[in-house]
Amino acid sequence: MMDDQLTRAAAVLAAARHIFGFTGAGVSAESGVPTFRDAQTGLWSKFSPEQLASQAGFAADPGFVWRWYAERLASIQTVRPNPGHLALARLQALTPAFTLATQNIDDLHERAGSRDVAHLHGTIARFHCNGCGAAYAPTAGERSAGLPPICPLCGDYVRPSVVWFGELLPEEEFERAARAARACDVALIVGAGGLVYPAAHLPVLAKERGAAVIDINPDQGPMAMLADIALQGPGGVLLPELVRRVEEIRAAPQP
Ligand code: BV8
Ligand code: ZN
Repeated sequence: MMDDQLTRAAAVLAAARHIFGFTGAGVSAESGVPTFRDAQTGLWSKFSPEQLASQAGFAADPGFVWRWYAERLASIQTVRPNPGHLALARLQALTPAFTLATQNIDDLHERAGSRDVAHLHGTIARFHCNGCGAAYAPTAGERSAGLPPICPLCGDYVRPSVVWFGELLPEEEFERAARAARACDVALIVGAGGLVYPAAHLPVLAKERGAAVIDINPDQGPMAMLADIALQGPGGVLLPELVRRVEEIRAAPQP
């Protein structure tokens, strides 16, 4: 079953003109970055999203939120891209057009060699003032302090440049991803819980456009329901095998 699904998926990807890649926390799971929804280890299982990743949560306890992001940033700096990230970067190099959009705020796709990644929910290693929006580069000392730094321009708190619940996604990144979803002939979804909007709507745009949709996830969630080919398993295992088969097809003499 899995073998012929992999064969079908590889054939579709090898023939693709434009691939829209869409990843969620699951693609970083095998690097050791905890996912949000995965009950036993998910971050939200200990805290509610609204409590931490929101203006209300930050206003209620800026120190708590600041320290939570500082911890996550420190742990992301100790982990490495896994074979799934590396396979996606190889696939991008093989494909005429490949747009990768991620919900993740880590830089593991870039460190694996992926280019022009659209970060739909921002990036944890960048900071700006919550009041006036001015960019801010905290020192290591400020990053490990108990409270966020104060903006020198307006006196408000500095925060990580990630998208909190109730906040708009960066327009340029989202529009670029939506254009790719509407133009692609194949959408490859990896490790996306499919619960957080409007990001989760992007694979639906690809489907509506008639693209072939491939999902890689150990669970059979909303994205598997949308997919034409749902590969049930971990991205770090299935992606390298999938891309190896794509490379084989590409290397075979054309008829
Ligand atoms: C917006 C950055 C509107 C921060 C994140 C009430 C109030 C306010 C808003 C809402 C509300 N109700 C609903 C909403 C909309 C809300 C939303 O969708 N909520 C959900 C919970 C229902 N969305 C928003 O608020 C968005 N903004 O709507 O603004 C607006 C309109 C007008 C004017 C102003 C505003 C903003 C959403 C962005 C929130 N920020 N991240 C941070 O990271 O701290 S979201 C955060 O959670 C992540 O970034 C990620 O996107 C999301 C979790 O999703 P996944 O990445 O999919 O991760 P998850 O754990 O869920 O799933 C992992 C998957 O991997 C699983 O399927 C698992 O099976 C799989 N997996 C596990 N291991 C592996 C694997 N797959 C492959 N291989 C493996 N090894
Ligand atoms: Zn400011």
